[in-house]
Amino acid sequence: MRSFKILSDIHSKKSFLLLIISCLIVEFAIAQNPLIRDQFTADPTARVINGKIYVFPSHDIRCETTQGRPDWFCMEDYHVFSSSNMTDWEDHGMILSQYQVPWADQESFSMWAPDGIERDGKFYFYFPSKAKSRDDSTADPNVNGSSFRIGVAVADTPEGPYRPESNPIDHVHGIDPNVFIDHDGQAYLYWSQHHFFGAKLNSNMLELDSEVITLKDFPDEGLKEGPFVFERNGIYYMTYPHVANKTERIEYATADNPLGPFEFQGVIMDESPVGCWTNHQSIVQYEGQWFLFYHHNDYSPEFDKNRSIRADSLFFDADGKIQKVIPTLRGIGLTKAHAQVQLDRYSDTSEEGFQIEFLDKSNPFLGWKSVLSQPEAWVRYNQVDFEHGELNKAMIKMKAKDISGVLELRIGDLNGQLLSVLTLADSEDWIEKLTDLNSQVSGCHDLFLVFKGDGVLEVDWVSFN
Ligand code: FUB
Repeated sequence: MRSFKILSDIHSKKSFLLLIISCLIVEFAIAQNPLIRDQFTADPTARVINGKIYVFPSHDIRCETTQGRPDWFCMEDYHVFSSSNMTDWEDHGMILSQYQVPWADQESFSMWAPDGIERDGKFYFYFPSKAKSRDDSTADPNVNGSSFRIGVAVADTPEGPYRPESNPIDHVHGIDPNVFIDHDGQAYLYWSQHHFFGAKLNSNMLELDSEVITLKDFPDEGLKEGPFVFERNGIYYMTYPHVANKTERIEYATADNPLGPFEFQGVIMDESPVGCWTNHQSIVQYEGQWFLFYHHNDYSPEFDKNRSIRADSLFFDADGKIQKVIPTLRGIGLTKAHAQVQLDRYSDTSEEGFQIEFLDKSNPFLGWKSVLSQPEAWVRYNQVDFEHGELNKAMIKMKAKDISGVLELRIGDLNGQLLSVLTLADSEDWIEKLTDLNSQVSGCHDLFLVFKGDGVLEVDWVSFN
């Protein structure tokens, strides 16, 4: 858990500067991680469409023993989500399932990482699935290996309904499709199967318009998958998860042409020290800020095939190199002070005496609580937006055992302005304690909770009113 102790100092300073600016000019709050909190989601492809962010992820479920492959990915359909403020994500419901795809093996539960993209007012959703074993009439007889194929479904709006094509795309065998459309309008399809492959797409977006090219400039050792290509300032970035050591980390290479040759540049996100074997990324610019979307198994620490999508800010150096992204629970941006500020999605904590736990292990989607168990334990949650200074009370949802002492609410830094001091008393059940603020605060501030006492204090959230 400590390994997920958020933002390095350097990253923190940069984020802080950026967020100060966003606090002044942007009227929205941005999400905490994970982004979707009522179902498992993985392999997020984020796109800006009509001024909103759309995320096309895959959808992990827990299979019954009679379904799919035991203890493996179990994925039978896709949902699409959108947000205009990156806090509130709307689930537009199921957009495609394996039962609707004529060529898909409907017992395989293998609707893996997808991509969705707009072209000329139509929306194209690319997805892999295992094909029906004897229904593979379009297969290239020279290609052996996995029976994964890649199909397309088309819609008039990003939310669907999507109509799947009757057959998978000819000559495409593998997983993790990604489509990139260059400035000249040429679209490219990428996918993986041991190697990365790329080809031009016909302008109908449904079939290849060139030979398949094997992109050979990538490591041969260790699984690599999940290609995602984007362009910035004339540089074509190929990003991908790769097992360089034990689990997947996110790497990237660059080229001056969408089909390469690519040159390895570095690591965008290190492998997770805990929990999740896979990772899978997309990178998007929204309202001037770049974001990395990825996944982790937040809601399923014991089974890493049930994952959850996340987003964090991403920054470039002046020469176009991507700075490493440290995964955070806090996510990015602002949280309104009158919302329930979930301290368990912290930016930073004391070294000792702080941990997070599920509120109810039997239902992880209820979220987490903060547990402060040593004198001077503290937690910081960055960028709380107190708006125009009309708030004069704080409500804290808490539980306390063998407790004595006080809880301080501060802003700025650990010894910053004292907003309130709450005298603590035992409570076996969750209670909502109201406390007066010493002064009214406006604008954006980092919020600190500092435990000056003994015993065990559990906090679900803090809200200002
Ligand atoms: O979600 C199933 C597979 O796991 C994806 O296709 C890979 O990229 C990995 O994330």
